[in-house]
Amino acid sequence: MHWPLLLALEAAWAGLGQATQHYPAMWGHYDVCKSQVYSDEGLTWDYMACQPEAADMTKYLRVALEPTNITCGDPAETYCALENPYMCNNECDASTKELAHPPELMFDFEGRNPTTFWQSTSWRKYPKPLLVNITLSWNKTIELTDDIVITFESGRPEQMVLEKSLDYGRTWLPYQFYATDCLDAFTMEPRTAQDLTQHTLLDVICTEEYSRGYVWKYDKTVRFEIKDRLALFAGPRLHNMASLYGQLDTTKNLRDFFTITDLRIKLLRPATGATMVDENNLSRYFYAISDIKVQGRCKCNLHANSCVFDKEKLVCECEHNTTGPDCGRCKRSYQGRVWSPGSYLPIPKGTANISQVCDDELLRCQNGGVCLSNLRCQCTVGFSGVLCEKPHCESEAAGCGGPDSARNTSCPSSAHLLLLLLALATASCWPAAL
Ligand SMILES: *[C@@H]1O[C@H](CO)[C@@H](O)[C@H](O)[C@H]1NC(C)=O
Ligand SMILES: *[C@@H]1O[C@H](CO)[C@@H](O)[C@H](O)[C@H]1NC(C)=O
Ligand SMILES: *[C@@H]1O[C@H](CO)[C@@H](O)[C@H](O)[C@H]1NC(C)=O
Ligand SMILES: *[C@@H]1O[C@H](CO)[C@@H](O)[C@H](O)[C@H]1NC(C)=O
Ligand SMILES: *[C@@H]1O[C@H](CO)[C@@H](O)[C@H](O)[C@H]1NC(C)=O
Ligand SMILES: *[C@@H]1O[C@H](CO)[C@@H](O)[C@H](O)[C@H]1NC(C)=O
Ligand SMILES: CC(=O)N[C@H]1CO[C@H](CO)[C@@H](O)[C@@H]1O
Ligand SMILES: [Ca+2]
Repeated sequence: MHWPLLLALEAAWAGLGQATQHYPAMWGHYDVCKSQVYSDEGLTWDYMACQPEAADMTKYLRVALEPTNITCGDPAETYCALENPYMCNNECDASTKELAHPPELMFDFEGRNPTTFWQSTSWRKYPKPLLVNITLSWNKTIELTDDIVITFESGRPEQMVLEKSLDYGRTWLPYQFYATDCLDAFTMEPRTAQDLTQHTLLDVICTEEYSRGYVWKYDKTVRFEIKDRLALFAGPRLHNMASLYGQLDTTKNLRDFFTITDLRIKLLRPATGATMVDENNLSRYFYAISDIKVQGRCKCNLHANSCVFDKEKLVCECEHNTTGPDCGRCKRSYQGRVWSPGSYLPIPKGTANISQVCDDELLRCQNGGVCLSNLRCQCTVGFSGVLCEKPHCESEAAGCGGPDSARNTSCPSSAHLLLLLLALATASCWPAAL
C-alpha cells in the first residue's frame, strides 16, 4: 500500500506567462476565491471561481493488485532477457530488499540509475493468459490535466486496457485500448489520438501506437493522451483557453471525461518480442513497470483553491459557503438553498455562483424581510433566521441566524428579557433591526 506522509497542495501563484508555457500549470490562474473590494456598501467581498493547482497525483493514491500474489519473488525466480533467452541473470526475491520488486516502486522518485520497478511473476502457466489488474484509487474526485504515462521495463504489453471509474470503483468505463493488433485483440479499428476531432474527442479508441515494435529499450512508455484532447479546443499550444473553458462549462460529458476517482490498468498479454511464444523460455515473459505519471487536481467545483491530504484522504478546503469533499453542497445553515458549481466564465475570473440565500421569486425573505444582493435577508424587528422565518431567537439553541451566521450573536435567556428590551437599540440579537 502506498500512503505517503501528510502533504498539502497549496495553490501557488501561476502567472499568465507561465500558464502558456507548459501544460501542468495551464489551468492555474483561477487561484483566488475571494478578494476585498470597496463598494457603495463599504468594504465587501468579491467572490470568484477558484481551483487548486495541478499536482502529481501519484503521491495521494492507494494501489491494489489483482491477483494479490502476482508480484514476483515469492518464491524467488530467475528471469531471462526478452531479446536473449540465454541471458537469465535477473533475479526477483521478495525477501531481499535489493532483489524485491513491490508495487510502490511504480511511484517512487525516478531519475536515479538503475531504475526501480514493480515486476510480475513470469508467464509460467502459458498458454493460460497472464492477467493483472493494477487499480489506483484516490477516494476523491480528481480532474486530469496532463497525459497519463506508464513506463514499462519489460517491453510494452501486447494487449492492455486502461479503465476509469467516476464512482469510487463501483462502475468502470474503458478509457483506451492498446494492442499490437486492435482488430484481433478487441475487434476495433486501430486509431490514434491525433485522428480525433472536436466531435470524436470522447470516443474510446484502440491504438497500436504503443505496442508495436521490438525496439522496446528505447520506446518504453504507454500514454493516455489528455493534452492532445484538450488541444482540440484550446489550440495546439493551449493558447485559446477561453474556448476550452467555455466548452468545459457547458458540456458535462466533456468535463466528466477528464474526471476520475480511480484508474485501472488491465494487463492482458505481455510483450513477446516475436510472433511465437518460446515455450522453453517462459521466464522471458512478464510485466515490469518503473513509473506511472498522473497529473491532475482535486475537483472542488470551482469553490476551493486548495486541497489538503488529511487522514489519508484528499479534501477540498471549501469557500463560498460550500462544504463536502468536492464542495458539492451548501453548508449546513444554507441547506435547501440552490447549490451550483462555479463557472470558468467570464474569463479570466469566472463566477463563484454562490448559493443564493434569497431571491425575489422562489426564496423569499419572510415576515417583511428584504433580500440583499441574494446573500442575506435583512429582517424586520422581532424576526430572525436565514429567511427571517423565526419569530423569536430564544427558541433557537445556537442563536440568531444559525451557527454559520455572520451575525453570530448569542441570545439572552428569558431572564434577561428586560435587558434585551433595553438593548434593542443596539439590535444585538435581531439582525439588522433598523
Ligand atoms: C480484473 O478486473 C476485472 C473487472 O474489471 C475482473 O473481471 C477480472 O477478474 C480482474 N482480473 C484479475 C486478474 O483479477
Ligand atoms: C496465487 O494464488 C492463487 C490462489 O491462491 C493460486 O492458484 C496461484 O497459483 C497463485 N499464483 C502464484 C503466481 O503464486
Ligand atoms: C473514503 O473517504 C470517506 C470519506 O469521504 C471515508 O468515509 C472512507 O472510509 C474512505 N474510504 C477509504 C477506502 O479510505
Ligand atoms: C458565507 O456565510 C457567511 C455567514 O453566513 C457570510 O458572512 C459570508 O458572506 C458568506 N459567504 C459567501 C461567499 O456567501
Ligand atoms: C454560473 O455562472 C455562469 C456564468 O456567470 C452562468 O452562466 C450560470 O448560469 C451560473 N449557473 C448557475 C446555476 O447559476
Ligand atoms: C457562534 O457563537 C457560539 C457561542 O457564542 C460559538 O460557540 C460558535 O462557535 C459561534 N459560531 C461561529 C460560526 O462563529
Ligand atoms: C534458461 C533457459 O531455459 N534457456 C533455454 C531457452 O531455450 C533454449 C532452446 O530453445 C534452451 O536451449 C535454453 O536452455
Ligand atoms: Ca520506480
